[in-house]
Amino acid sequence: MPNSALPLRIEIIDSHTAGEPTRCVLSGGPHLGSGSLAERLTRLRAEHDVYRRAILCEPRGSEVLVGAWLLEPVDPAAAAGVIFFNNAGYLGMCGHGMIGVAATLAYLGKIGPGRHRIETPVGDVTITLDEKDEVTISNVAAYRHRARVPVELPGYGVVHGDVAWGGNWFFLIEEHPFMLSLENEEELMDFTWQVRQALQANGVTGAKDAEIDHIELFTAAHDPINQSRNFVLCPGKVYDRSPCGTGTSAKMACLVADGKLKPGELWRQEGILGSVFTGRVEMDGDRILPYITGSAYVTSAASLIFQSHDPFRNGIPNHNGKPNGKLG
Ligand code: PYC
Repeated sequence: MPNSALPLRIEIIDSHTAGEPTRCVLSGGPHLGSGSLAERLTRLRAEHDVYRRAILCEPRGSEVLVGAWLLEPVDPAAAAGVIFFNNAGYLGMCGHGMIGVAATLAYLGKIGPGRHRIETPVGDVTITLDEKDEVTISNVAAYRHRARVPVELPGYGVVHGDVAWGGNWFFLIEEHPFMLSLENEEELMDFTWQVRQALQANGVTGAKDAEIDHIELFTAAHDPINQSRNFVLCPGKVYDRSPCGTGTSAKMACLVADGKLKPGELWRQEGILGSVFTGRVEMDGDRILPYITGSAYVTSAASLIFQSHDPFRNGIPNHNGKPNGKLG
């Protein structure tokens, strides 16, 4: 099916969560039907992918942005449906993005303090907004799929990591030679990108052959009040400025599997900017249910304009070897 034509104007609200930006799309999108969020994602990806690039990529956006398409939920009792997308494709869930969605819905006056259900393509998520505008998301169930998987990296030798699901697939590495600080951004990007390529080359996947498209490195926290610091490579060859909600969920699933985190214990995950998400898990039988708390701030409300004679109205495709819509 060919991509649909863009409208002239799309309304958006931008926010950031612990430094990582989210662009909520409010109106102006194609009709995706009234099916489940998973069905609507399939249609968006197959028939209307031009929207993703036009909204997020240059010249209207930047490769760091994560998009959150706000849709009518299937169940009218839910506050909204959402499909997350980025410069490379679509995300099952997005923790920082969901906190940004909560802040945006609150800014618009659509939700107030309390619990609200949001539908996503990978299941329902509950957001709880408190009086101080802090948001707690109850994420989809997380689990460790494989422990200490070896991968050979040219120049580094064998690196071990756990494969875990936290709403996206992660390869989590504890043993590596890096300080997790912004001065090392280039080396961190280079190393994690090599890991990602090695996983692909060696057929290391998540469940049902799912591609592992997030790589997460850990060290001791810089601030001793926190339990850990991370660096997360996202699918489109950019790094998460926040501590990554789905990555923190995957991390907590590994800690539970290793007997290092008990239900209800707090896990303060510091990201590469030093910003923090507070996590904890609850158990439902064998299922690990992660909770992530953080704050987001609205930064702009705007209309994106797509003039018919603009040669870049569909966005500038990714460059420098960055994936461009083949993933997700
Ligand atoms: O917070 O889950 C997250 C996330 C995924 C990719 C970027 N942020």
